[in-house]
Amino acid sequence: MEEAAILEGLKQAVLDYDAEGGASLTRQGLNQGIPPLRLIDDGLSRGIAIIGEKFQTMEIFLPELMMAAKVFLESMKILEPAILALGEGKQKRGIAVIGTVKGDVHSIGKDLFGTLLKVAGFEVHNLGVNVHPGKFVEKVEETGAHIVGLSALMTTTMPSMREVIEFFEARGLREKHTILIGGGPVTEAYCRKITADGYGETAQVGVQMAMKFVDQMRAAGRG
Ligand code: B12
Repeated sequence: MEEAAILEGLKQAVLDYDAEGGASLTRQGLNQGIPPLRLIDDGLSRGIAIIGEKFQTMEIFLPELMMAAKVFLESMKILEPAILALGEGKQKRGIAVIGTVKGDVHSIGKDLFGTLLKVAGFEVHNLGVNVHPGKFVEKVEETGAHIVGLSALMTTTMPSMREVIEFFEARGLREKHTILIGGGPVTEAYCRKITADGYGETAQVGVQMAMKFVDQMRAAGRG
């Protein structure tokens, strides 16, 4: 099958709520040597973006939103080992704690960020979704993490990111750790407003930033 047909098929599988079809196309794409991130960015993500729009305009409702997410998640189960294989043999670069902030259960983008951090050589502690601010502080103190990655997919949960920063400030830990933020509604301007250290529009950009910050921390003797 042509690459373009596979990518289009993946988009369509999300729109058709066809998890089995999506999984089978994902396997086929990988077997044909299509890079896993291309299957995500140019296939599955195009479908889920349209689903988001349809949900907003009330053309579809929560059950459909959940079915579409399932297609994405099932394909990610197949893609994740393929993505991780890209990082095999990398030397350890640093430690990261990631999670989706309080009130928010969206996990797909955050988990992709975690997987790509692993590929880059990070030890990743993924706290999951709906994470209380105190949990981030706890895990960072326990692991000595350099990087904290916060994800929020809703305008209503973005303020939870600021809360996490306040928790770090209150414990006198803010200067010691790099806090990166990301997720659909998040912007560079919001990053500055809440005094986070960086905003990654995509997981890939976030990983580049994490690598840069760890190098800078090492150079400054804080690694
Ligand atoms: C799939 C989905 C769901 C699934 C999530 C399944 C899961 N396990 O994640 C389910 C069905 C559970 C769901 C539930 C809800 N959802 Co929803 N959902 C979506 C949808 C369609 C796609 C999100 C997604 O996974 N995209 C694919 C991934 C790959 O993209 P991404 O998350 O943006 O991540 C990329 C970058 O942002 C970045 N990134 C993400 N996090 C981070 C973190 C860091 C540190 C970095 C550097 C980068 C980074 O990396 C990724 C790739 O590069 C969006 C629409 C949209 N346009 O976002 C709505 C959307 C986010 N949902 C929405 C809503 C309203 C809800 C519900 C409240 C619905 C309801 N009535 O119950 C609930 C939320 C419940 C809660 N408390 O959280 C709204 C939010 C509106 C708002 N207020 O801002 C949206 C925008 C849909 C819409 N247009 O109305 N949802």
